Amino acid sequence: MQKTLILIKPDAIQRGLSGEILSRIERKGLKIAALKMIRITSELARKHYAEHLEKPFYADLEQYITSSPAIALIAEGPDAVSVIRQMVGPTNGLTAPAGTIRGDFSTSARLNLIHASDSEKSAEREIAVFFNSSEILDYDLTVAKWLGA
Ligand code: 3AN
Repeated sequence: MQKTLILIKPDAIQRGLSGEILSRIERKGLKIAALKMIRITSELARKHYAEHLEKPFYADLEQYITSSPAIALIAEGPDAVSVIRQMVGPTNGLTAPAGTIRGDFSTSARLNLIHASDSEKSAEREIAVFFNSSEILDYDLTVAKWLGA
């Protein structure tokens, strides 16, 4: 089982898409191991997007991600990192394939609704940025036997 860090970003909440996104994650059969609504601070944004600090788009990215509340969650399941990345789609919503979250609901490279960790290593780092261990719940999904995991 893998855990991955997901952010439902401010544009998704403002556009009323957080339920749709959460629903897709649940319907896929992944388990929600942690979830909270937060206002991402500049400090948190800089930690989370450490690899993008020097990029030309960082200032706009920080402004966007801190501009309104977001939802941070951890999804857990077999190959959760790559499964969620496939459901999210490529960065630019304009070219993301239909059927992906970005392909279905975004027309932007910046306002692209959702973040999902891109590797197990990133997932581990990003989970620690947003959650402490007492916020991550260990429980069994009673439908697990019907998910074929
Ligand atoms: P992804 O979320 O697809 O892994 P990253 O990690 O390359 O994309 O970029 C992080 C975030 O930075 C994106 N989700 C998006 O909001 C923003 N971003 C990335 N590339 C651009 C760009 N060329 N112009 C504007 N914003 C961008």
